[in-house]
Amino acid sequence: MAASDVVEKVESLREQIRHHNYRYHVLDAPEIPDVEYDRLVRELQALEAKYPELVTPDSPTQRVGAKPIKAFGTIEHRLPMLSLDNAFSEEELRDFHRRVVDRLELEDGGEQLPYAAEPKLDGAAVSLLYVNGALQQGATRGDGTRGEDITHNVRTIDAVPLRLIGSDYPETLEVRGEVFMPKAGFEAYNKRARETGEKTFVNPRNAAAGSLRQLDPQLTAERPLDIYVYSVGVVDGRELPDSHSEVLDQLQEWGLKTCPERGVVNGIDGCLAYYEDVAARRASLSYEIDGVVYKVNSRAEQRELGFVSRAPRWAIAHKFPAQEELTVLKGVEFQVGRTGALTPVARLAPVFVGGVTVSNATLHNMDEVNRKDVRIGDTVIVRRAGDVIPEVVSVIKDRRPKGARKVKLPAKCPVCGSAVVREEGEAVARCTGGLYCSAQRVEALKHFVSRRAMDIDGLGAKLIEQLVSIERIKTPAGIFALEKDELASLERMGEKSAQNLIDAIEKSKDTTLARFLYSLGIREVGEATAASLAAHFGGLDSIMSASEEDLLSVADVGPVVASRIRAFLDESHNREVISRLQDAGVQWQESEPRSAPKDGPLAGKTFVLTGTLAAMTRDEAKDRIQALGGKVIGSVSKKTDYVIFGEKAGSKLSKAQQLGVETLDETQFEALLEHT
Ligand code: I6G
Repeated sequence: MAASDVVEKVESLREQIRHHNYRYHVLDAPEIPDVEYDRLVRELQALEAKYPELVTPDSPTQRVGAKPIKAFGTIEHRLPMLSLDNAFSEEELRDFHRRVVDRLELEDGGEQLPYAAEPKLDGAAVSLLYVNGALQQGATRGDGTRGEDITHNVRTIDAVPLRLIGSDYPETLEVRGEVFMPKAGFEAYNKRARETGEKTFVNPRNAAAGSLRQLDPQLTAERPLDIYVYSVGVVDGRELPDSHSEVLDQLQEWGLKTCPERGVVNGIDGCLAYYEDVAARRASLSYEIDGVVYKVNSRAEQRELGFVSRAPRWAIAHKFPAQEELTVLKGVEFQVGRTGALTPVARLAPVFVGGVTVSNATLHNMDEVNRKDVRIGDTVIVRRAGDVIPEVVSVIKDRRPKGARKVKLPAKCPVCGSAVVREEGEAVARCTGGLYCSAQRVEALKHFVSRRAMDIDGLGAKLIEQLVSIERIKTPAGIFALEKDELASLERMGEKSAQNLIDAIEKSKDTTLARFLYSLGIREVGEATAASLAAHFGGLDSIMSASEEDLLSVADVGPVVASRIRAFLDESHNREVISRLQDAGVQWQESEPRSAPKDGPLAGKTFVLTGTLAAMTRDEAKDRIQALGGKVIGSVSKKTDYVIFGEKAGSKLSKAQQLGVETLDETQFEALLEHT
């Protein structure tokens, strides 16, 4: 290639890569598959390796700088990085709005005053400085006047453009925003850290801040960080639009990522409705937030309002109730689950956190208790995020009283007195009582009747506990021997509910083999595995007599699962329960075994689904894959062909990325289905 051709090719590749970065990170609408993108990057890398003189700092290949730095430099913010005032209640928000209305002397009481609204992310505030379109500097907020120079680290964040798009950007453009670690990345990071014995992060905010404060940019590059920009600082050489929301639209056009949840609302009622809406969707957002921010949308009105001490008068953060609080650990009890797993549960001095009073929180397992060094009497941080079970996050060691007691795993099951064992390499200790243990019985029954298993409506946890405690039912088969009159005589049960329950039990008898297998509660056999087993063998008898080797030929079944299934089916009391269920009339349609892959364009391909899909339910997605001959399995391995991910995708997505399994978002998945 002639020298000018090389220069042209390099520039063209950079333009293409920047464009696809923008489509992927900023618009969340990629145009090409990952393999194609990787090919472009590799081609550019190869040319830059051959012609090192062509390498520029804003080339998309230059995210990770060569060397760790020795210490952070200091950067003076030309315009101070302010903080926001907070409103912790509706009352305080109304006060803020009243102050705005009074200062602006609005006649209608500001009923229609437009506010730009967006979630307040729980991350680390940063400033990014672009000079002539190239990223020149990244800084932390610091004390608002001076921050730390973290340029080498922000460069490693894929969503931070090294060069702005287009040509009409200001000569100098400083943007401010929040760097954050999405929930899925945070969970995956901590899981890996736990496995390798490294330090975990207490929450995504610390994870983001800690990751930005690495001296070695390679380490930052390994952290799954993201960014949303939310305002501008210094701008020279070009006017910006008149409203804040249009400024953000403009920043987005220049390639900077803004929060997709942002919007414009009118007056106090608009703000409150926005708050309620975001609060309701908080748990399903893929990142942590701690409130919402409202900003008077007109920039002229912002100028009129000005600042008070270190905060703008035209903006406020409306905070959600705190999700973390301090309290004292009064004791630890052990709860026994369906598979006998003992979960240490913290009994706490009641504390108001995440909008409710919490007095119990999970400690997960003994490894976690030991890792966090939790002792009875300690002051602990409790976290309650959304509807998830509250957990003890960490201990304030400085406040440990004398005589704080270590937590001991009991040798005997607290419910049935059977021995407790902890298998080699397992974090979880288990009661060995099996169905002899009433706790396991209750949990097994709850699972059996649950919606996705036998779907017996009206047989709730309390009723199961009652029936188990009076020894009326011991195994799932007992459910089918219940009679209306005895149910009607139970506490809180009337004739009508007793009859409804009897009807629901009757109705549940017509089921599918997959549901039946799932309802048995065999360890490691989730819905997907149960469905694979049912499809593979077609009938229960073949499964009952299948060897471990036979079981291994099912797509979703590995050695551990195969041995769990065999062990369950070899237990005489389990076989007894199964035949009693069949005797009671539980039945399903058997089908032809499917040992060879089904015909169809996706025959032989395995799929894993994770997260919530927008346009179809998981079951619909599964049906569509299966209709084309593909298989849907429950866990990701090297053998998986595709991982399909939706909103709030969890560890399966990160595992796929680690293993190099192809991942498809919903649009790509639709395209695959369309084209096959
Ligand atoms: O700390 C902040 C978080 C979010 C902000 C902020 C924000 O907007 C969504 N906006 C401003 C203007 C400031 N701090 C000063």
